[in-house]
Amino acid sequence: MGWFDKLKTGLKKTKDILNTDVRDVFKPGEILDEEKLERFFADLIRTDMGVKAATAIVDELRTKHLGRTIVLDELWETIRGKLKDILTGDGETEWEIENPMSPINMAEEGPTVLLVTGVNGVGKTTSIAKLANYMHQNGKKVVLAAADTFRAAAVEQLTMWSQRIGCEIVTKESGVDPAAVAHAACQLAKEINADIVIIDTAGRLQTQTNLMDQLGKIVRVVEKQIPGAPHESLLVLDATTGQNGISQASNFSSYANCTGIVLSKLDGSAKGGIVVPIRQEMGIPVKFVGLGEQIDDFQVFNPALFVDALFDRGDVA
Ligand SMILES: Nc1nc2c(ncn2[C@@H]2O[C@H](COP(=O)(O)OP(=O)(O)O)[C@@H](O)[C@H]2O)c(=O)[nH]1
Ligand SMILES: [Mg+2]
Repeated sequence: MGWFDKLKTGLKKTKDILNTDVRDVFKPGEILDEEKLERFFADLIRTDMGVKAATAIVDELRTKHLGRTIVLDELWETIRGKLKDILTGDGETEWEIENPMSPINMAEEGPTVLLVTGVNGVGKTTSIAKLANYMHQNGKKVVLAAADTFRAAAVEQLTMWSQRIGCEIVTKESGVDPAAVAHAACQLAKEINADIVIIDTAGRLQTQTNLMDQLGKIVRVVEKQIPGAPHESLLVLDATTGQNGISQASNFSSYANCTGIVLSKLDGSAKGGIVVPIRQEMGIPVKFVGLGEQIDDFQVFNPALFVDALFDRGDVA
């Protein structure tokens, strides 16, 4: 399957809402009226894209098509165009979908360090495995730091992934200070001239101040060892939680200085529209998306292509 089909398949649940309902609402040959626009507005809201974006899209439809005969392709064109404006209009960087390194701020010299954080169960460890695999396949030498020392199972999970990928991993026994694991991983990376260090962390809530302080300690330890580290601080958000994710983000950001979002579990979510308010409201770019449980169910996020996939009516499996 090519990446575009994979993205469409991953967005299936969200697409199902839009495609089925849109066909019911916008019947070709009928006249576009206010009632139809209202029903479509409700569909957009159900994808969690937020009132602001949904209003902008419906306004655009009203301006261009109200009182006219419905031609579905024309409506979709307007919708896609408006949503792309919303997602890309502020001069943000467009990453190349086929270059997994493109969203990463690489160190000028020496290892690039990525810190990965988020609440419990959002998909941190899985996303790290996917990222590591991606980079490994692009010829990068990766060291994983199993700094979720809270649960033995977390270390085992990451170890298993490292064996499958064929990359280095640094582990320590349960309960050890996670900053010590991060330190050892950076040390190893320097010794073996690795390109990337990815630090897994235990799940935490933004309200657990002591655990949030621990993130600050990890940051201080790695920046002492490697100038500019962590070069990226990636927050993993679970797409199935929709709008709730947004409040998590600002709190994490104040402790871990987030530079990017990994939006996991898009495939399990009918709220794929959440990408929109994340970009509009948080000021932290979505850099990667998770599209399933397998190691290659992962892509660089590109907003224009995301819109095309979301509003592409071609059938997917
Ligand atoms: N469907 C789907 N499941 C995912 C995705 N990412 C992670 N998961 C699943 O979510 C669960 C928790 O993932 P894990 O990486 O252990 O979360 P962590 O606690 O944040 O490290 C596991 O069952 C993963 O397989 C994704 O993109 N799609
Ligand atoms: Mg984990």
